[in-house]
Amino acid sequence: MSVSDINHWFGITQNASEHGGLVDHMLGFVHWFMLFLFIGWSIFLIIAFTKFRQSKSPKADYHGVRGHASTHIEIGVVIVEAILLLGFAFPLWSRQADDYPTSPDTIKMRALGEKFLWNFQYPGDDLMLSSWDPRQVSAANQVGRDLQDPNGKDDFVNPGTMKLPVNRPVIVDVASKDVIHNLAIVPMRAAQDACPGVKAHMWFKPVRTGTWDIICGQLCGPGHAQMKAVLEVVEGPEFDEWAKEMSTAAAAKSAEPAK
Ligand SMILES: [Cu+2]
Repeated sequence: MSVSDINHWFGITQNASEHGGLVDHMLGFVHWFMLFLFIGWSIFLIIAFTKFRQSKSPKADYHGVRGHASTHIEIGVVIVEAILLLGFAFPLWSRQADDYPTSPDTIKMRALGEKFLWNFQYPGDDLMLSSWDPRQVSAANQVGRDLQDPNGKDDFVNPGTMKLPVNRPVIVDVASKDVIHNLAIVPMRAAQDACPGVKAHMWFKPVRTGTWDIICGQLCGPGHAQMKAVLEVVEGPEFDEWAKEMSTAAAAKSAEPAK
């Protein structure tokens, strides 16, 4: 860590996603700017308290400020904030909102929030997710997938753990079974509200292997603080082997005659 890494002073989790560096760059810029403004305002307050203390100015001056310095400083602050929004925030947001990955190795999966856990559905060997309806959730069907949809025959659900391969983009459909949650994956610098009745999407690309917590970013009830899942980013072959095994087991189960 270098002294200039102001984000680290605030204890921000290390970034592990491809686009996260840009988010951190912007955050760092904002933090330095806030520090600069804080120091500026503090100096102003000290000057105002000393210069305009009652013993020194017993009579009010009805003309007030005559110089233009404060106007120039305010314009400077507005320009910096405009650069932040137009130069950093909007382009970054537009890329995450509009440029979804289309490469064939993209992982498409789902996260369904419920009080108080996350269920993850994977597409299985055919790489096709079944259609789903969170209203169809039952004890035997944790994400409410359409049991008639042939694409879902080899889909599998992994509650509590989001396992992903490194260096492959991931698109996650996010929804909720009950109240508003938020799938907050801090090391991926990505978060998406999970609202009942809405199928939302988010994407990111892990570029580092490791294990982190996924948390719920919306206060959703008494179990909110424990609403954690695990993000496990592993090497590609390890993921493929795991996904194959889970998918084969799911396909075998779907092929069983219904009881
Ligand atoms: Cu929640």
